[in-house]
Amino acid sequence: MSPAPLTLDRFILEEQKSFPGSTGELSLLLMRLGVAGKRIANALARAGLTGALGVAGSENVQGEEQKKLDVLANEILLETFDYGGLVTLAASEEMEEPFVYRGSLDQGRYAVLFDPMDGSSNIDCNGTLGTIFSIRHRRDGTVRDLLRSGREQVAAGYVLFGPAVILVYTSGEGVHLFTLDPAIGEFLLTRRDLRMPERGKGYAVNEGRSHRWPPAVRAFVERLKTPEPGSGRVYSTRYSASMVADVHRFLLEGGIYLYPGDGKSADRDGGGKLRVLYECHPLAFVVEHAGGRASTGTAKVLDVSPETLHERMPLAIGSRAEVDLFDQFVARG
Ligand code: P6P
Repeated sequence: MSPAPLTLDRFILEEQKSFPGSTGELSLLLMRLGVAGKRIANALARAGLTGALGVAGSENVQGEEQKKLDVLANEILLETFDYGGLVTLAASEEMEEPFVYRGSLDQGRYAVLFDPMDGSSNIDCNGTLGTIFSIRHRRDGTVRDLLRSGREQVAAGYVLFGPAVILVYTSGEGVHLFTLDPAIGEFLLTRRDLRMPERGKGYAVNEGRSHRWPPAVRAFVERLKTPEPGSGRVYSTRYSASMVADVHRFLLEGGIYLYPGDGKSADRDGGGKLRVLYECHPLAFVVEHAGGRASTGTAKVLDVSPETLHERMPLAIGSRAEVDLFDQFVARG
């Protein structure tokens, strides 16, 4: 008999054995994120048929226009943790304050943070986008539980909605990739212990905003576009308007994603667009556990403890060689 497929649930339960004394609650959370990913994938695939494309007529906390699927994906994720008493707090790009699960205040040991639809400008044009998630320990059950170092994350990952639906996560013991088999409705393990190439051949940045970048960042991007002496090697541009899609490409192929600060924002290191807690921290957690790096230019992303829930930071994330080079350019100024 052919071996049973290694489903997400089976993999998680088998991995759990290496955590003696584990309560199994984190395993349950990760399995539930798989279910949420399947529900969001279904809503995305059918959006054009169900009138779920387009804008919701509201704005998020950043003043960005919300798409209907931003709102729906957020609702699906909130529902996902609204039973079983596992989670006390949920925070999202789509909500000004954390959602408190009243029934779990005295028992929920975890807090979950998410960007429900990262790259939602790609929804109506059928582009690739994803849901980013981060799991932390609950402490006193307030927002203070969330304003902590990225290294305190218990697990992080994303669901990527492209030609295939995939789920990538790490709980600190390797980065693992699962591909949804629509025939059986299960995520199946397709890559175990992913390692990011030490060096890449692509870069992703919105060069239409280069007039806002600090000179050092402009110099770095020009360096990537300059043929290498001898080999003539240059990098290729690979910007999709969805950070999670670009970072996933570089996780497999090597390369660097940049969203520089404009040097003016009051946020850390001149701010930028990307949020620390539910975009930068979780992707940095995945990338670092796969051997890559994530930097603001002056600090490691995972070392940063934000002061506010929706704080932003400039971001350079990807292969060690390219992020190291970026930091060298920023250090030179
Ligand atoms: P711009 C999506 O809104 C996002 O947060 C990232 O996923 C993406 O890389 C970036 O913003 C796109 O922003 O300014 O290039 O449109």
